[in-house]
Amino acid sequence: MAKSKFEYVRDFETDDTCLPNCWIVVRLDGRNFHRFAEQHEFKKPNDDRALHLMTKCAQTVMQELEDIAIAYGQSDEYSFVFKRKSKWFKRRASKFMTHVVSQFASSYVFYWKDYFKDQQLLYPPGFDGRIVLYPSNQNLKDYLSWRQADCHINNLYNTVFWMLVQRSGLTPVQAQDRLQGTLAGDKNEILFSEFNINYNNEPLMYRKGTVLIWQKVNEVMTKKIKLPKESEEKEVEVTRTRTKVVPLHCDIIGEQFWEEYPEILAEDS
Ligand code: DGT
Ligand code: MG
Ligand code: MG
Ligand code: MG
Ligand code: MG
Repeated sequence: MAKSKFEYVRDFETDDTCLPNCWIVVRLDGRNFHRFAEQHEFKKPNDDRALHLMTKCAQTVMQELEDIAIAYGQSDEYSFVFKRKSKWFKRRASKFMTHVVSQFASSYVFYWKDYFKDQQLLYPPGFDGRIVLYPSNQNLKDYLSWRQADCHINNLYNTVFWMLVQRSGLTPVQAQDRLQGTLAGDKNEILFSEFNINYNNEPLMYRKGTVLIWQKVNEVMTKKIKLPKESEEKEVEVTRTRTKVVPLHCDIIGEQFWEEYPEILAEDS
């Protein structure tokens, strides 16, 4: 086919192919969710509706897009890890990032009412995205550990902070001053001695965030079949094995998780 004289503009497109053999991580994060949470009256510090909606959107992303091995989410962020051997869209970074973020954002609006019921969505939320490549399994595990450690640090702080404000009547500034310079042990102690809360008994989803992995599940369903020698259709039970995206709220910093699910990092996966 003859080329038009305009074709040369294609040469201005830059190559953004991701390095081969690397884990491709896309992390998205809610834009100005401090305000979004206030406006939509999110429960402090953790709103189950908001966290479950985030996870629903992430499950949708994993099911709709190709080659995502694992995802991890907390607060207003989710990280998606694409398999190192993925050839999806010739490994073009912009394709990975934009497909993840747009699928997630449209899902957030689409599924909003399933989680927030009577709470109206007041304006269209946005999400930013970034892409990072990790060349080794250890780098990838350290990345995910970093996000889970962040979840823990923030959640411990926020749990004490909002107890001091909501239960002890401190102003946010007073609560902030009270927590200035405290270590994790000090925060645990405040929770225990002043509010009778054992931090380790707080919900796992708040403390560990949410891990999404693929798991084989057996589904039993009834099927109508027609036997050759009989005239009537018969209902029989059949078991089908399907792979589903399953949420877990477990530690991913230690080795135990990776030993339990070796297929996630498997070379040929
Ligand atoms: P950004 O990401 O720079 O556009 O700005 P933000 O405001 O999204 O900041 P970020 O992402 O560092 O922090 C997440 C915010 O989202 C933080 O202000 C608390 C809010 N948020 C997330 N999950 C919850 C929740 O379950 N409950 C409440 N009350 N707030 C939440
Ligand atoms: Mg931010
Ligand atoms: Mg944000
Ligand atoms: Mg955030
Ligand atoms: Mg197209």
